[in-house]
Amino acid sequence: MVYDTIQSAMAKNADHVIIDTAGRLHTQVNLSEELKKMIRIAGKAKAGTPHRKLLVLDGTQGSSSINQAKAFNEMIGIDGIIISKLDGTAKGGSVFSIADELKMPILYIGTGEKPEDLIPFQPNDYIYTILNEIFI
Ligand SMILES: Nc1nc2c(ncn2[C@@H]2O[C@H](COP(=O)(O)OP(=O)(O)OP(=O)(O)O)[C@@H](O)[C@H]2O)c(=O)[nH]1
Ligand SMILES: [Mg+2]
Repeated sequence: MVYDTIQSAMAKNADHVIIDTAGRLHTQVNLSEELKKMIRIAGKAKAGTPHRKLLVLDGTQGSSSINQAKAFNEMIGIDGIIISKLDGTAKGGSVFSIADELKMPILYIGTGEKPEDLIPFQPNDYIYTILNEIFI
């Protein structure tokens, strides 16, 4: 599927290809091998791809997702992070420890279930929102 998708995208002159994998834990050996295979196959379909490997972390998991992110980073090299479900969680502060420990950019955050709720991560706006919730 990865190979065909990239071939088809090139034939149609698409600007971007997003390959969304099924969810997995780093402890699942078969699924981890599958991830590495997908990356190899992408490189065969078009040299130099994938250009970016993004990891989506569930914000309700708090800082426990840090180990998961570290393991995936060692396995395949992660370029950036998306943190989902930051709405309705008291663990929004985990964003700080994730950014601090992983030294990886947080690119987008999920703040709800609609497509437009996936928003670019703006550190200043985020801190402002958290402080507002605490003090106002
Ligand atoms: N409230 C809220 N719900 C979210 C957010 N992101 C995802 N969800 C919901 O969580 C559920 C699972 O989302 P998916 O996008 O299917 O999660 P996934 O990680 O791709 O799951 P798999 O592909 O099955 O591993 C859906 O009901 C989403 O609507 C978010 O930022 N906020
Ligand atoms: Mg999914």
